[in-house]
Amino acid sequence: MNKEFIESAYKQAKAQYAELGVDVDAALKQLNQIKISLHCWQTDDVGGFETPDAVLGGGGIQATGNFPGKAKTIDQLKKDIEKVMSLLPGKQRLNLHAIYGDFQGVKVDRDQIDVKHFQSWIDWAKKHQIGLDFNPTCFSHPYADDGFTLSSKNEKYRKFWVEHVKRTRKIGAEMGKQLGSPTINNIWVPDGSKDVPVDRFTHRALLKKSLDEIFAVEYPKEYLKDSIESKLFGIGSEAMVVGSHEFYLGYAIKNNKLVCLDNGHFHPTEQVGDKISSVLQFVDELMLHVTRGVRWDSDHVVIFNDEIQLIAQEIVRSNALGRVNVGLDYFDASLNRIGAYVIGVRAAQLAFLFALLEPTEKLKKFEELGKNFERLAYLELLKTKPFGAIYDYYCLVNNIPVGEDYIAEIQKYETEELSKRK
Ligand code: RNT
Ligand code: ZN
Repeated sequence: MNKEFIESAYKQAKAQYAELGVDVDAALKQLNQIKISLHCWQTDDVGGFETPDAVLGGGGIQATGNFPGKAKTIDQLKKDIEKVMSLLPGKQRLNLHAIYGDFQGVKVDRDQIDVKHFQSWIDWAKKHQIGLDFNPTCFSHPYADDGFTLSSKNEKYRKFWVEHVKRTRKIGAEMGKQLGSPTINNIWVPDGSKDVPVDRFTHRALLKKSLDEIFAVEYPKEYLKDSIESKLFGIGSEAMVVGSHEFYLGYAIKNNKLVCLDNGHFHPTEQVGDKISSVLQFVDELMLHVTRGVRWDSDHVVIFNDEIQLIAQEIVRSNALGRVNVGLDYFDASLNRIGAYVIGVRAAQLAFLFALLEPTEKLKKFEELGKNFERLAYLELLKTKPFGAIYDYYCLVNNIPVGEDYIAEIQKYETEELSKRK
């Protein structure tokens, strides 16, 4: 795109927002502070590097599609993430799963992982001046095959998973320490049952017991933050998920943990955007897994839809940008994975920009005065304001391909890199 054109469109857009009382430069400054945590698993369909041919298995999450170019090595994954970051304005973070360790071809079981397996990632993050987030991987493992991990009645399995998660906290704390930015270690377990269970209570008591054991070790908040992620149901856990929203919300409030809200994990008519201002009354911080469910928790590529707009608006309107940690969580193998990645992050950034360009105080005034027509009229008008021109300018000043220009970059990467991967 032509530089003069972008700049003049920006000027015009800025003037339009100024008329509404919106300070565009201030909005861009705030946008630039939002660090979206890039989920490493979009590059390889949640395979990881435990074995050369690791694939996602069990746990009710699925990647569908077989588009060429899946990352098969750490070097490929790093290259992919670097490509993604080169097409995004602002700074991001990287969100790793435990199965993405640098195991050097050695079989390291989950209860044996240690900092040394992630040191090369920490060094890489240092080089790129980004923070890392982390996750235990309680799926794709024989000890998860019967559907229960931290809430298993099989004490050998339960202990195994407790040890695994303990180790991820230790590794996460070291990441945060070395990188000077706290790592969020997010715990999600697939535990649940396909058919009607009769003993939900014991499984939930076991999950609570396991979490208590896991969190017995304390780490400084500057290094590590713990978050826990609920789910309503999954494939194979339709009748009950042990770690439900009530379960983790209760646990987080009582134990001062972060709640991770994944917008694919609720009933389709529920809105995560609506939950933010509730949960923030009771916990210090939130983690988000921004995703797009189509009819179910399908983890489609994030797009600029109503759901993501409401999430961003509610964070901005609650003045809670400093208390909500934004991460993405989707995996679509049916299209260029790197393109899918960039689309999703840009959509999330756009949603925040759109929210930041809202004359919130003005709208609140209407609301307080009972002027609901005026409130709705402005909300509708805002939808056609030129926020795209502001985003283009944001890309321009960050030396990032503007508008459709990133598509050609991805096509080039596909030809030169992805299509050559066997
Ligand atoms: C699964 C959860 C979880 C995973 C990742 C890979 O339903 O959303 O966050 O997607 O841990
Ligand atoms: Zn998630």
